[in-house]
Amino acid sequence: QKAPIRVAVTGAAGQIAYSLLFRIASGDMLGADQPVILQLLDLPQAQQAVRGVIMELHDCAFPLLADVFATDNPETAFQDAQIAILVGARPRSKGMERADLLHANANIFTAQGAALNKVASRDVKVLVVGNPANTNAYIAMKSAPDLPARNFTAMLRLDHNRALNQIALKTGRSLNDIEQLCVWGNHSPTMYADYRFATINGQSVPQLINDAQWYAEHFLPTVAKRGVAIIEARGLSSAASAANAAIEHVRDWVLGSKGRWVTMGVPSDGAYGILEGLVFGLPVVCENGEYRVIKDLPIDDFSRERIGITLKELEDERAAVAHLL
Ligand code: NAX
Repeated sequence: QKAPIRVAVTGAAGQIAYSLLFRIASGDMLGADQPVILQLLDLPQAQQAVRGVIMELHDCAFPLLADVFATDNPETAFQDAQIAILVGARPRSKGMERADLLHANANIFTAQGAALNKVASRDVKVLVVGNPANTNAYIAMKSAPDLPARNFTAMLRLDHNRALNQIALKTGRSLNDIEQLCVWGNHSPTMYADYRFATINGQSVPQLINDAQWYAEHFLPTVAKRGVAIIEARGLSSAASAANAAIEHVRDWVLGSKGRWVTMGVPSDGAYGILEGLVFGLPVVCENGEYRVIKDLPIDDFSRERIGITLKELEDERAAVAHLL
């Protein structure tokens, strides 16, 4: 049997974790033959709730769950972690300004980045889900100077999957056949879901759909505002779909995306004029435990404008926290 992989998950008492942890333990993320140890982090006041989650994990009798423990100490949670999924974050409370939200989260992610730097496995793969996800990932990366920067990523996979779903609905084709889709930029309403390169069984998606109005007036806003639509319908934010996206992000990163483009928020190397280091949604292919950014895609005027908007938002977020790093 394989040695267990240590997976740290923060925000373990929250609603995303309530889907995520069970799917990790059942083998959905790392494979049906890969045992896992779950190392759960949440705030002191959430420890009782996490104990309940652990009882339920035990009661699933998952053969792959080698161990599970909870703590409120990041250094305990991240000890030797090979995968760290950072879900816990400070939500916006009533009357909180955007700058206050960025600061509150900056404090969390500088501390967690420093803890990862100190105790995690040197090749830990980090996925930040907690919002503002891109900037939180950037902060954690900057706070972990001894770890490779490329090991810090942010989740745009939910946006990617939402875009896949809209295209499948519009074309009536199977979602599985859609290739070469990507979402550029920030996990926020400024994100740019780009289907210019997408194909279905080799046919160009823009040509198949041939409806510029649908693209601009339905597709882009539906993908961008899907999170709000779910809150309005459910009274709670997306959880199971967010957990699913996290599973797919890590699964593809570790096990490979089999040639398929997926979207990951990754530190920019300066390609496409994106400031180096900013954690930006980009098309990637994963192989051998690494991701590779798809380079040299043509950027037309419309795309340049849309990428510019989401880039500007991320540059502003970075500027707002720069003094804390
Ligand atoms: P919940 O409020 O249900 O759970 C959050 C949990 O995090 C709570 O148990 C809380 O005690 C814990 N927490 C807070 N600060 C912590 C800290 N410093 N260390 C450890 N744990 C801490 O939120 P949930 O619905 O699970 O969402 C979690 C985060 O995901 C939010 O920031 C949310 O905005 C973000 N999302 C990101 C998405 C993405 O695509 N990147 C989509 C879904 C989701 O909106």
